Amino acid sequence: MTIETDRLRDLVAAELGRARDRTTLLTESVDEGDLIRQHSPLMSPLVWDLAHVGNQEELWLVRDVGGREPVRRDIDELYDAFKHPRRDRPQLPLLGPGEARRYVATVRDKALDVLSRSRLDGTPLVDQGFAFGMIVQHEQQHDETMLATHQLRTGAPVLEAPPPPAPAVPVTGEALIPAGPFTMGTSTEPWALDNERPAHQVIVPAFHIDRALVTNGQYAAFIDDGGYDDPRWWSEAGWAHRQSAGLVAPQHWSRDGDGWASTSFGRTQRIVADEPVVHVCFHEAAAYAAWAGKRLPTEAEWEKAARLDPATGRSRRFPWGDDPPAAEHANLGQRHLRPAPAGAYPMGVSPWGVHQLIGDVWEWTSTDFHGYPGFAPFPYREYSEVFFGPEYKVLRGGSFGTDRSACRGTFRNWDYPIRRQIFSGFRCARDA
Ligand code: AVJ
Ligand code: FE
Repeated sequence: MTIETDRLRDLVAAELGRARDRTTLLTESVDEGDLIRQHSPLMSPLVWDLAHVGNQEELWLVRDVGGREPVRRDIDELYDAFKHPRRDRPQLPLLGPGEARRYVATVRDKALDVLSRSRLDGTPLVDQGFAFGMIVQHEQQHDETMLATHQLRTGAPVLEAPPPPAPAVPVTGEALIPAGPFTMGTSTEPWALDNERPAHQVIVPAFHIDRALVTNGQYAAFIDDGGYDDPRWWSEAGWAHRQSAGLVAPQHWSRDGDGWASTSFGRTQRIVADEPVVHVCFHEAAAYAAWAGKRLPTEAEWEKAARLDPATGRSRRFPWGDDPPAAEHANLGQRHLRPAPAGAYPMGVSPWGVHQLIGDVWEWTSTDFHGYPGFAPFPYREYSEVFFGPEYKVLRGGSFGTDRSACRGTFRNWDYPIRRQIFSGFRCARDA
C-alpha cells in the first residue's frame, strides 16, 4: 500500500513536471510582446493560458485537495474561463509574464507539497490520484491550445521539431467492422474524465471505415473538382458557413501556381500530398465525405474501430492494446509539428487494420456532444455538462499536439462545427 502510493506519487510528480516543461517551452520560445498579444480573437493571449493553468491547479490541488489558504484569491475571477470570453481577455488586468511565471511556480511548490502528504485514496476526488491527473491533463490541454495559438502567430518561426517518420507499410482502402455490441466508455480508467464514463454497451450496425486519414492530396482533388462551389456536398448549415466565411481551402493554405502551399508554425511549403489534411472544420470534412460517396463516422463507430478486440470481444484502452502510448505507437506529444503519412505507425494499428486512430489529427465525428447513459458530472459541471447539446461535435483520437496523458481510446474532445484553428482532420466511413 505505502510502496504503491509512493510509486503513484512519483508518477504524478513526473507527469506534472512533463506538463510544466512543455508549458515553459511554449511560453519561453516567444518574446513578451507575443505572450501578451492576441494572435486571433479565437484564442487567449498565451500569458492568460499560463496563469489560468496555475489558477486551476491552485483551486483543485492547493485549496480543495490540500485545504490550504489561497495563494491569490483576488485573481480567480480573471482566470475563470466562463467569466470572460477569449476575445475579451487581452483587455483584462492580467498578471504580466514575470508575475504569471512566479505565480505558477508558487502554486506548483504547494501542489507538490500537498501531493507528498496525500494518501491518494479515501475520496473519489483523490482516489488513484484523480485530481492530480485531471490537473495534468488540464495543463496539457492548454498546452495544445497554446500550440494552436503558436500556429496562428505571425513572424519568424520559433518552434522546431524533426519530421515525423515515413510510411513503413502501404495503407489503402477500408476495414469492415461487423455488426454487434461493444463496450463504449470506461468505468475503470483511473484518470478518465466525467464525459468518458460510465462504460456501457452500444449496438453498432456493420460499417466500413477508412484505414487511413484523408490526405492533403485527396482533399486537393475535392477542391479541384469544384467541391467548395457545389452545394450538393454541403449541409444547409455547412453551405451557409462556407458562403459567409468565404471558405475555399483548409486554414493556412494558399495558392502556389496551380497547386497549394500551406503555412505551418511560420514555414510555408508546398502541401505534402500523402500527409493527413489538418485545419478543416466539421462542415468541410462532411462535405468532402459526401463528395467521396461516404460520410463521417459516428463517435460509436470510431470508438468501436479503435477499441474492440475481435479475439476477446473486449474493449481495450488503445487500438494496439492496453499499453500506454510509446513513441512507436502514435504521433503524439508535440514530438513532431505535423501529422504523419499513413503507414508511419505500424505498431499502432488496430486489429481491424485501421491506422493512426490515435495521434496525428483530431478526427471529426458526426455525433453531437452528449453525456453517456448514467453520466454524472465530476468534479464540476463546467468541465463537460454545460457543453452538452447539438451545438458541439465530438472529435476523437488526439493530434500530434496532444500529450499521451490527455489521450486514450475513450477520450472525447468537442468543438463548434465551424472551428478549424485546432489540429482537426478526419477519415470517412460508410454503411456496410
Ligand atoms: C476538452 C479541449 C474542449 O480547451 O475547452 C480546458 C479542455 N477545459 N480547460 C477546452 C479544457 C477547461 C477543453 N476541451
Ligand atoms: Fe482551462
